Amino acid sequence: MSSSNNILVLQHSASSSSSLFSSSSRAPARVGLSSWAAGTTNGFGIHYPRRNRVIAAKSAEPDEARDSGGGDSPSSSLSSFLSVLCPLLKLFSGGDPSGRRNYALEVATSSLSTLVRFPWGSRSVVSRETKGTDVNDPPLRLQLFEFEACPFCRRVREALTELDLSVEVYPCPKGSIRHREIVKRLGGKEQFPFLVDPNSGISMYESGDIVKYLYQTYGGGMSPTAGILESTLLTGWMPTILRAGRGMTFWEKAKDLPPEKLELFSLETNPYARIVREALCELELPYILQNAGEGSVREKLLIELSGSKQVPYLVDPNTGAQMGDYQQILSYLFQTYASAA
Ligand SMILES: N[C@@H](CCC(=O)N[C@@H](CS)C(=O)NCC(=O)O)C(=O)O
Repeated sequence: MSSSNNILVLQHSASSSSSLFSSSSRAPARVGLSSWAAGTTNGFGIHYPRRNRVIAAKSAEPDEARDSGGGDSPSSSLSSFLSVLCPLLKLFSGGDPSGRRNYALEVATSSLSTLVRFPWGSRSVVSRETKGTDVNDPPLRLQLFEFEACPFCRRVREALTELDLSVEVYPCPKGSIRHREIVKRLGGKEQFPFLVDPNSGISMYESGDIVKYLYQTYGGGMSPTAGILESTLLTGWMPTILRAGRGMTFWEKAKDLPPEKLELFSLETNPYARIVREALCELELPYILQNAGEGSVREKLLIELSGSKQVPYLVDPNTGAQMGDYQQILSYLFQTYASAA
């Protein structure tokens, strides 16, 4: 694969499944990218095509100042600077996520995080005309490898809420025992976020490029919301600090993977949903992120399911559990998917 491979084209066949794991084990097994055109196969059953076509990352918006670390603009320098600071985020490693919490403090810091990122990632910007009455999702679900505390991953999740897209999230906390390895094998390095779009066969690093790609491909060619890219450099890292590194580090008492992915109705800036996403990340539980921002067509589905359009709402097909209270969700997740501390 090329060294400038912000975008890697991984030729999937139309029959690719969207699941990256077998249903019964924690170890990665049959991968959704497994029925590609002839190529080599790695230890996860992922087939690498013989020739990867590399597309220039800036193709989506050639004239726009790039902020993803590849250009010469002031914003790209700042982005590179923030990347250099990223390893320091480890200092905020969060501590035991399953322990007793001060919920007033949790909600206060998460609400402040919402304030600093307002208004990005709170409402759907896809017009009803564009999306009709159906969800905006492509036939095969997008796959995002990320971790909750990462400022660059945050802006991708913000864009996903704005574009009213659902996505399979494969959390990659520091100390990850599973998903980071997949990213390294697919893209060549551990860098997050990493997006796989099985519909186009494109996989890419670089949050700025991912946001532009998503808007271009699933936003009817719209430009990203004003400020979403630039603001990351100013305030994108603040939730990481305010939340004291929650959603950054793998919780060593996490248990084996359940057979089915959990589903979370969420919207990026909701303070309660953030706390739940952090826990899913620390448990390295893959889940379907059903973004239900203000004006989302998914709100209707949520009302049918839960009786209200409030997020978070968790559905666990493994146990049949469904719940909307964030404290209850946290207890449920740590009781079900972690061994006792
Ligand atoms: N320019 C990249 C920067 C991405 C980046 O630096 N991500 C950090 C996390 S904040 C990372 O992947 N660090 C490596 C690690 O966590 O192991 C982007 O915009 O996506």
